Amino acid sequence: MNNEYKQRREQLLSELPLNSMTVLFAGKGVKRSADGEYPFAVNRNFAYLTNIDEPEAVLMMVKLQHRTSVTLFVRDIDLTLQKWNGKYISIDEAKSLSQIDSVLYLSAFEALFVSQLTRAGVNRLYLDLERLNLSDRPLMGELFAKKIRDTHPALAIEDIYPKIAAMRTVKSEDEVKKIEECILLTKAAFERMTKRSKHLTYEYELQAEFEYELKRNCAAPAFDMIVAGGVRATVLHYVENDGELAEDALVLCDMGASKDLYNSDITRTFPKSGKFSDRQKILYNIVLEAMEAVFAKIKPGVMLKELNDVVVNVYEKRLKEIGLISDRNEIFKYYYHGVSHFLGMDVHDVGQIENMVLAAGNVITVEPGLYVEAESIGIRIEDDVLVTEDGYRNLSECIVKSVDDIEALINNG
Ligand SMILES: [Mn+2]
Repeated sequence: MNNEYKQRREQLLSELPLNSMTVLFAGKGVKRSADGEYPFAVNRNFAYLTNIDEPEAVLMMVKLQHRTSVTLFVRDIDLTLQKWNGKYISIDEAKSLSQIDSVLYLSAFEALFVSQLTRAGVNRLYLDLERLNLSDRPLMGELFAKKIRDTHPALAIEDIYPKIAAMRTVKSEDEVKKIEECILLTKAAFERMTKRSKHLTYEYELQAEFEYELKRNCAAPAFDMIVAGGVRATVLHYVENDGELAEDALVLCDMGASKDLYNSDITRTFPKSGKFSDRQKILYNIVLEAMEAVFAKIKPGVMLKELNDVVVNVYEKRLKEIGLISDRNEIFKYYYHGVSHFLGMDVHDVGQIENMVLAAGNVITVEPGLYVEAESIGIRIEDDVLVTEDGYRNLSECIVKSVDDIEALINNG
């Protein structure tokens, strides 16, 4: 398994020009208030190449004419701080996890970095310059770039992010296994929650059942869970989860587990009472039909955005049939998000939605929805799917979703 990380480094190095250096930072916890910090979340690209989940660690890879070198830096041991914050990773642990032979303390980084520029002749520096919004806080790669532009203005600085992102969209067997494990954890937590739903009154009580099961298995929620009853389910990112559940409500739960730096992302919608009304059933089965139609389309070579057209085509036919719409354009009053995104080390994983052509090894979500505010009905059903050489494999098939299976699950709880 560890060789996988080595292979990734070798593949990335093979794509880089001579006389270049790549520096990636693990990052560190962000100040929350006073001396409190938000939990540390390791930079995914750093972890993807190192298998190290440790604050302040740094990866340096140098590619020259006659040699390449890979060096990992970890925090210098501080005996006093360790008494407060626990043990730091040791050099030996870091070597064994990363399969990097050269592991040094962070205090050695600066001198070694500069010597690559002065003595080894590196003239190009690759950093992770990921940025989503203009107003986002700069990540460490960006802060480092600013510093180096000041001290070494002649050095070319480039973004390594797109190269690593392209690698990350194709999952290895080991990565798929980790996602499947997150799905199994989600299944257990979902079943615990639904089996008790009849006896619960508030959305946060369902959330507590779900999260209890994850915590019991040493996993964490992959994101802020959505538990939305009735009309609240028509708000896509409703996360307050403090509403009271009406007896006849449909409950939409968008949920996932996170473990070993991988995630699941699943949505199920079910009747609190254990029985769909006739109207709820009609709308639910239309969403399910759209979902099955998307599955049938998935294979290498298909553009991700084509999947959305499949949903719209099913909706146009069915929603006209039941008289909810009379024109195709009206669909978007009831369905206002995309049907798919990539899934992996991030829940909304790397990979462009706009121009991406599916390839074997991609893991994507399939999540059609239908939101009829006037009827207090919001439905979304979401599975996690692996693209295979000849089609797809639904990794979350094991979590029930047909009307009969959902009703049976709740009523046999
Ligand atoms: Mn999703």
